[in-house]
Amino acid sequence: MATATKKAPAKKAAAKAASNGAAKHSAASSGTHTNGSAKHGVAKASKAIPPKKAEGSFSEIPGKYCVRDIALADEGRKLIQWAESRMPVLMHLRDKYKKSQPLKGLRLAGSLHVTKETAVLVETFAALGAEVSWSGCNPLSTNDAVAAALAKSGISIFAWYGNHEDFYWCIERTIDLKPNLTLDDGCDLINTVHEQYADFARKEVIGGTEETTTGVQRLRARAAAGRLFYPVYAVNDAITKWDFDNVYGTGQSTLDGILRATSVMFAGKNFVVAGHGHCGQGVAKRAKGMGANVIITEVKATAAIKGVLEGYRVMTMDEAAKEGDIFCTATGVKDIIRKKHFLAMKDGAIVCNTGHYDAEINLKELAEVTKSKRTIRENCEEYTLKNGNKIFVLAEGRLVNLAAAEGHPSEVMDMSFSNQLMCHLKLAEAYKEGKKLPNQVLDIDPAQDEFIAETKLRTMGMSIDKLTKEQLAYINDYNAGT
Ligand code: RBV
Repeated sequence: MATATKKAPAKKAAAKAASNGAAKHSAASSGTHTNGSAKHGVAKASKAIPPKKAEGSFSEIPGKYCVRDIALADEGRKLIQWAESRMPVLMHLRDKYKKSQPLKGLRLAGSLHVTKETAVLVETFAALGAEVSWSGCNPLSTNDAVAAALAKSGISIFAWYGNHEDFYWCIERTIDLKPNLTLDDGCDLINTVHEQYADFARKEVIGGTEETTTGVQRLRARAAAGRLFYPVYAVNDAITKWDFDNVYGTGQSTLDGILRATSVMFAGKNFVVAGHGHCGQGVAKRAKGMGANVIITEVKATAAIKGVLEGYRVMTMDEAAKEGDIFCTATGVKDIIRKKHFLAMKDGAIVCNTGHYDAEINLKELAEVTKSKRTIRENCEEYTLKNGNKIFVLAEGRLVNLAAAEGHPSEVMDMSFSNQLMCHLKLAEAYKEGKKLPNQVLDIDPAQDEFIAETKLRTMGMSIDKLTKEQLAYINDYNAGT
């Protein structure tokens, strides 16, 4: 193993590892950092691999993995086993297909939060025969112990917590695998493949999947512009994904993130949720459950009415800025909270985001009205404004549920990631049968949703009723009336 050691200690990374209950950070050995060789470059687009820029120590085998510390592997393995025991549908699929090896001969590159749940998915792909290469999809969401466990078990992985400088470097290393399948959360991999390796994308990639709402928005925009070069399943839009992961997953993990970063009391607070889509609904529900007074801001009248009928107050962000104690953005849109809002906020307001990208809170504009800034605790920064007020920003405005907590619970990711797996099985099957799927954003087969929901229920020990023949006939009878 080659481990590169550079000067600055990676404080945040070590802290995150510690907060994950990981073993103490340790560099296994030291050596000169190299960046792999040109032979790993993708066919036509092969160019010199740019150097990794991050400082701190890494465990690295060029071309194979680059993680923070391979010594954390045992810690990560325990977390993965914990997740496995709470992801029965995905484990059922692993068992069902491991003998027939439906992904054998295929190479899959993924860019998705390196969490214990993602690890279960990655190892399922590998168990079904795929060669897998992985990177994170957010600078602050990698669990270093999990990344180490994956690297140790032979997965090609390039990811570490606090990866700001080398985010795209890591994605490019996964493209070195020359993937025929891509898996995205937020479209960064798809965008990189399309923009930098267009020829390769057109000719070599069979298809892909996209995990999240904003990623699917990007994909649809790409398809509308005629710039989508292979078919991509919109996993996010599966019922068994967005009705559960986006609502209950986001609701719980977002509050979890805010609590871990602040330990603030929710009861009695004015909790402003920007965006009342699926994710915002989850956050609002859970905040209300903890006794907060929920305020919704929206641009869509129907989503706003849903909020009103849930018993929330609805107002513009200009109004909400003056009232909120805690703000959480969940919109997928940029500049939701900007200079005039920061200036209108109460002293002590807490601001965070749970949307995929970090564009929802305009931190540049916050900096313009800030006198000084200091870190209060991990993932909590205090900004003292020129007007004397203090504003606390969590997790640098990045998705607070993954940066400050552990993302959604395993139980709900079980359904999301079963969808991921089943879509890749479909892509593989079509490919093996010589069927060409259209270069479009593909919908999820309702039968897939039904299968996943039924299996999930069964694993929870619950049964549902079946329509009788007479009931079926009744609902299909256009003449039935009063
Ligand atoms: N997400 N993954 C996790 N525990 O692995 N938690 C959340 C996890 C995904 C979720 O599906 C959402 O669509 C996406 O992260 C946002 O980037």
